[in-house]
Amino acid sequence: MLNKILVPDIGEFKNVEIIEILVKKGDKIKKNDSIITLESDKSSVEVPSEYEGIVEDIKVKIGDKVSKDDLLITLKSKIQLNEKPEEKIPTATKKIIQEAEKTLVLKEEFKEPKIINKKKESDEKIEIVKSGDIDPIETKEWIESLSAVLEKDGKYRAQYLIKKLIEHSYKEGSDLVLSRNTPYINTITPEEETKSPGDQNIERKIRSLIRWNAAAMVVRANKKNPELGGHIGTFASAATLYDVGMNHFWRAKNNKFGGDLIYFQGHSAPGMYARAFLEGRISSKELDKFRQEVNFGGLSSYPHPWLMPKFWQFPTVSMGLGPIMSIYQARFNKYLINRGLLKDEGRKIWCFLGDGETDEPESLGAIGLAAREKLDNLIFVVNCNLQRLDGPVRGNGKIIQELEGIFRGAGWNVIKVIWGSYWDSLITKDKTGLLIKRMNEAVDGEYQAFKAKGGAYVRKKFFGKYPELLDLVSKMTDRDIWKLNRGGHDPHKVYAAYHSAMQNKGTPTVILAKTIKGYGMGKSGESINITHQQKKLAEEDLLYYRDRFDVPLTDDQVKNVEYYKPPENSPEIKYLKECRIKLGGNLPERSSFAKGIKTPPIDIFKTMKESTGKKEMSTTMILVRMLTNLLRDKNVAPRLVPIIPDEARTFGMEGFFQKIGIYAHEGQKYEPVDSEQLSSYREDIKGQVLEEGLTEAGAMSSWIAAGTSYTNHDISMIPIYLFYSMFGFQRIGDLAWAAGDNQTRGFLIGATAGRTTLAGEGLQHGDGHSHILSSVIPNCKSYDPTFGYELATIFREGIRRMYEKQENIFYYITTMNENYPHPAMPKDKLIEEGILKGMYLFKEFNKYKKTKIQLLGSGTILREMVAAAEILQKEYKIDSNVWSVTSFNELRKEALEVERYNLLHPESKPKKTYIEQCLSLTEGPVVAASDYIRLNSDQIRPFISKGFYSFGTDGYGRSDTRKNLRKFFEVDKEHIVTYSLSVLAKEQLIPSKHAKDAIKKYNINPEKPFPTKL
Ligand SMILES: Cc1ncc(C[n+]2csc(CCOP(=O)(O)OP(=O)(O)O)c2C)c(N)n1
Ligand SMILES: [Mg+2]
Repeated sequence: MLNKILVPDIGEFKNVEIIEILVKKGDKIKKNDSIITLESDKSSVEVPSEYEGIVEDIKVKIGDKVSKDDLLITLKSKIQLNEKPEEKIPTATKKIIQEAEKTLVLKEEFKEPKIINKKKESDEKIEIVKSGDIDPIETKEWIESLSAVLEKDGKYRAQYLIKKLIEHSYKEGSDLVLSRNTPYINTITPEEETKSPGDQNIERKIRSLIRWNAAAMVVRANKKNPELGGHIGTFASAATLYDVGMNHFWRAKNNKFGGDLIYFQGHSAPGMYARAFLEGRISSKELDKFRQEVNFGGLSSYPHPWLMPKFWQFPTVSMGLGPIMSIYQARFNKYLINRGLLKDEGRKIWCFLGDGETDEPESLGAIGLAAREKLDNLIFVVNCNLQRLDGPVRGNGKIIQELEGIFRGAGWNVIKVIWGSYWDSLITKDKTGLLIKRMNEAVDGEYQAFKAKGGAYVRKKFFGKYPELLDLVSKMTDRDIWKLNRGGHDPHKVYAAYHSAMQNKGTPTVILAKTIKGYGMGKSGESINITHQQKKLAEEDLLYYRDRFDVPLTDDQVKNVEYYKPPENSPEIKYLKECRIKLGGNLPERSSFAKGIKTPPIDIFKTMKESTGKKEMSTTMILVRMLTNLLRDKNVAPRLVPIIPDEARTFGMEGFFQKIGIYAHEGQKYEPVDSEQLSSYREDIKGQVLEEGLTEAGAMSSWIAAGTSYTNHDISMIPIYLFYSMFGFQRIGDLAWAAGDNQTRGFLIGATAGRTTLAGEGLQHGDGHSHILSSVIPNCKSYDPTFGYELATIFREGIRRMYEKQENIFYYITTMNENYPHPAMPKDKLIEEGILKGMYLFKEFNKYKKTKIQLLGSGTILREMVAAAEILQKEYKIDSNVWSVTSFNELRKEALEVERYNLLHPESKPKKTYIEQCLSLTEGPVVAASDYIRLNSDQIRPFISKGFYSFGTDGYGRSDTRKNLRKFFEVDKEHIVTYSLSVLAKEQLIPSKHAKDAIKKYNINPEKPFPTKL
């Protein structure tokens, strides 16, 4: 049977060019193998074969223009043309859908094993408070019915009935919104709590020692030098939350298991050091180097992998970044599993955050994604100490209730851990319902004061509101009342919550743990507004702290703020170590056993290095072509992670939808509206593209997760995140800084870049400074290439350095949407080195050998420079060298190092900067320009010993044509000619009349205000 392969539906495009033919006559091809690459003026896309067979004839050639239904090849094959095409949904996806559907049904049918309330409460227990109740007897009947259901059929049945009642009331016309909140009590009832298998006595002792040493290291550092700072209050509030995790839940990475990933709250770092000290991983000498990192071996103030690369895994101290990064980390784990690159070992991602921190938009901004993607590998623990830095998080409200509503609304499993075990019997004893009512009523400002002001105060202000509650505690002393503990300080409650979170399936979990800021710090810092910054403890408070936690130190030792570590064979140290051995090793610990990725062969980049002839292309398109080629390299292809925040079509990447699919954890449950088209929107559980939707912070967090996969999963991935360059560093600068700290490896592509190049979009889109922003990140290498071969050279080197040599750097490359022809890569061997170092001689104009000027241009403005050089030669007999500057940033970094070396070696022969090597033997002054603000090219000014003049796009961008914009910002060829003539006149190399004439000729208004003022 002879089958014809025609051009499929390619959307609105007609007459698109064939740029590659990927098969030969006689080739045996499989269904879906790519046969031809088509390229419109916006994107390139591969056409797959619909059939399996042997290529009989190729009916087209490279350069042909084709449209829908044109014949491409004929194929000898066994399959009939009219055979029913295979169903579009891949089998794996279908299976997942079926399984998901099955579990849905199961969940509905699932009945909670009956929990018989052992102490069945009498009628009084459910007597409700009368206020607002118009018919208490009716209410009582309803409640009794519900109690009966709870007792007989369990809570799921009760919940089901309530749900039905609510639905029914809506149907009948009620539009009252029912609360997403549960009462202000623990989610897990005492009867449902799973008990900790640990030895509570020993665990308390260990925790006390960790508390002590954590506080001591801060106090000691500040005794030495008060400017060092540090925090005691945060960890003091969270010690139990960490301890229970460390002793019982968090599994380390080892050769059998990938390890849980823990995002520690930044300000609790001293607690992690203090535990590592007891474990013998950190010495007392090192503890004494807390916040003194300049000389080797210091301990970072907060989690910083860059500074402690064998210890910290995640930088978290910039509030909000830990939470969002952990969500995308959990999602990336599932992505790797679904793509078959990682074993599913049930690993968990835990993220600790402060309650104040939840105000950061990044903290809560992605919780919807976590629920949508069913990230049951993710557990948030919010340390609700009710305080932030200046005062209460919600003085007049209740942060726990607020967060409960938000997380539950988003679809999370919420576990509230509010009250400690001492409250259990009180809650049981309360027959009036008033205790829970009072708990619900009191606001956080009051709860904070209760813990700062003692038992008598709590009796009066909390219980005192209702006589029945005063009765309830009448037999308790003030001390007993003071001992009524909060859930987050009760290891039993915390254990039960963690255990429950570990079992949860299908949704992420948040644990809202109520704690006390500065727990144990006494008058100098417990639950008071200044707690956060308290880094000193008065002598009496240190003694109090010692006594409160029974730390075996003498008064003198306390006054000297000595550390305490029991002997190695003590029960405490043995217990602590055994716990970690059981859990597979130490935490936190950072390591990488990832294998390198072989740099793809030169020929993958061959087409990028050839001339495009007359064909005009943008560098963004060339990049997409290059990625398409890279997907044919077997080493690189599976590791590529293209990340796009809803801009694939802008960048011409829609061809990737069909080719590698969009990652979707449930596959594709619908037939896409454009299913007939070649670039149809294809979601797949094995999809490779991360189509993030409109979230730059989310996309950046995905990029970080993928770019640190080499350490977190021991598999190197190559994330390539493409974005509008203006919405890059400016928008997610803090995440980019954290990415550097995290030693992320990957490519950031600032596409459609340049203030005059992205013409119509205007002020908020026109980027003229992203290279300045990227330049401040020490391990980020930025490039602004003009031509395809420059881009290919930089990209290949990036892969070589980051993945073959495994260097901890990342690349920021700008690509543009302006179409122009690209020349072939010059044969000179030094070109490649020049491209990578930041500049090379692109073209020499040497006709008249009289007056010369050096023109340095970058990105699209290099082309204005070339055009200006032609005019200068033709009309003014002025020669020039045109230099392509691929990176002013790289030039500056190298020059700074050389200059420093020379200054510190005054008697040695000075080394030459690369800029000097390029320019020192050339003639004439230097004119430099880019599509970025002058600061970009000004970066090299100090290293040039000739007249240096820089031009750029300072000021707000605006919408217009490229030509008008370049004229406005004075970076068009006419301005470059004019300024060059003026510069040469200033340097007394030519008379000034040429510049004057040019100003007139090109209609330049010398009185026009500087663009920054317009
Ligand atoms: C982005 C950012 N803004 C401000 C700070 C300064 N800061 C550090 S901690 C803190 C208060 C934190 O309060 P909370 O999140 O409740 O933590 P906790 O009470 O547990 O210390 C502030 C404002 C920061 N670290 N990061
Ligand atoms: Mg707080």
